Parts: sequence; C-alpha cells; structure tokens
Amino acid sequence: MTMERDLRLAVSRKELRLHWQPQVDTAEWRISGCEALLRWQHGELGLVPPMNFIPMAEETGLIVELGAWVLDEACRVGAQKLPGLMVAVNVSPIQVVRDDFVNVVRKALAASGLPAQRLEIEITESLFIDASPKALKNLETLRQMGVRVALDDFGTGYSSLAYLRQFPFDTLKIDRAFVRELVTQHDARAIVRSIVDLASALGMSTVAEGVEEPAQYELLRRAGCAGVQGFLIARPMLIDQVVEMIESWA
Ligand code: G
Ligand code: G
Ligand code: MN
Ligand code: NA
Repeated sequence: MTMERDLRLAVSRKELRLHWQPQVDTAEWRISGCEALLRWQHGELGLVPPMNFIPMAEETGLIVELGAWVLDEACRVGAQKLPGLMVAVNVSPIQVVRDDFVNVVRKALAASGLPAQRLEIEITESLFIDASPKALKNLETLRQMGVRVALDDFGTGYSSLAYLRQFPFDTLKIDRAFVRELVTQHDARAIVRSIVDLASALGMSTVAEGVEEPAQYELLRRAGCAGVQGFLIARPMLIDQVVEMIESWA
C-alpha cells in the first residue's frame, strides 16, 4: 500500500533511474547497442529491482506513466551519449495494447532526436497470451516507422513458435536459461543452434542474454548468434560507465 503510494510519487521525486547493459556484435566484437533497465531509488528501501515493483505497476496501471518516462529517458540518453548505437527498451504488454502507445514512442523519438532505426522495443511472450489485434497493429505501425521489435526471454514461455507466425520480429532474445547450460549440456546447445537457424530462416536476428563465460560466447558466435549481452561483457551500469567502456573498447 505505501509502496504503491511511493511508486506513484517516484517520477516527480526523480527516484527512477536507468541502468544500461551493453550488447556486443559477435561478428565484429564491437559494442552495437545497450539495453535500458529500470531501477527505483527508494528513499528508505534503497535500489529496488524491477521484479519488486513492475508487477505492482502493471496491476495499478502506474506502468503507463513509468513506461512513458522510461521511453523518454532512454531515447534522450541514447541520443546524447550513445552515438550510432541501438537503444533497447523493455515495454510492458499493458503499454503496447493502449491506443496511445505509438504516439508515446513517437513523442520520445521526436523530443530526443533519436532516429527510429536506433530504437528497439523489447516485448515478452506474455503479450501474445491474449494477443489483441490492437497490440499487433501498434507494433506493426512502429516497425513501419523503422523501430525494431524484439521478442524478449525467447523460449521460456509456451507455444513460442506460434508467435513467430503472428508477428514479424526483428530480433529474438535467447533466454539465459539456455545460455547457462550451453557449454555443459548437449541439449541446450542443440536448442540454441536451432533458435539461431530458425530466426535466420525467418529473417530475424538473435541476441543471447546472460552470457557469463568466454566458452559460452565462443559457442554462440560459432552458432551464428549475432549479438550477446551478459556479465562477461558488462553488468548493467550507469550511463557514464558505459560511455567510458565504449571509449576504451579495443
Ligand atoms: O536487470 P533486471 O533485474 O533489471 O531486469 C529484470 C526484469 O525487469 C527483466 O525481465 C526486464 O525485462 C524487466 N525490466 C527492466 N526494466 C524494465 C522497464 O523499463 N520496463 C519493463 N516493463 N520491464 C523492465
Ligand atoms: O528479461 P530481461 O532480459 O529484460 O532482463 C535482463 C536481466 O538479466 C536483468 O535482471 C539483468 O540484470 C540480468 N542479467 C544480465 N546479464 C546477466 C548475466 O550475465 N547473468 C545473470 N545471471 N543475469 C544477467
Ligand atoms: Mn529485456
Ligand atoms: Na530477457
């Protein structure tokens, strides 16, 4: 209850922060983009991770205001501090089904000057559980504007393959559950290779999440996975740390 009240005030109190996690292009070993990850700097509780407040924000509808703040902030910081890089932003299904979603994105792009081609929206499979035509229409409109659309946590939901026929994603993000066992488990390796091949056959790119070890990276690169993200490269960090990392990248 007080948590809900506090979250309501978080935007005006400037308690929301974005952390950024770099993504590396495996073909060139180059930082190609960054994912924005929301944090709440609570007065007494300290840094609250998204799992502890996003569900509540979704239930109360607060996610609409929070989500708009995230898009504005991510586009602004991306345009100012990440020249030429992709900016990946997580959005909730609650945002995507709304009539105003395309306009919220359009405004964030216009205000920041970030080209649409440099924004990638990440959605989870839960969007498709009650796939509304409105949500699909909104994503389609964004794609026509040049915004990229990624399917997050791919492989963890159910009947994932059906979704790939409902909507033309630009990117599949391979869930870290598969990456974790990539080196030790033959079946995880087979699944990752199949996801990369499937994505490629459908004209989609792949990004693997949760890459922690060089051996995982090497297997992913050889499997043709285009991008990787994870503690091996960097943890989610403050934007200035990311900028430093990009400047010193060899
Ligand atoms: O690093 P991490 O704990 O940030 O992320 C945990 C989960 O929270 C991830 O599944 C991520 O997709 C989600 N998440 C992070 N930032 C946002 C955000 O800005 N909006 C939404 N809807 N989800 C987010
Ligand atoms: O679901 P989504 O991919 O949006 O969330 C990313 C989440 O994964 C964040 O909580 C982030 O902190 C976490 N994360 C990022 N890289 C790694 C990693 O290499 N290992 C682990 N265990 N978690 C990671
Ligand atoms: Mn994500
Ligand atoms: Na994910």
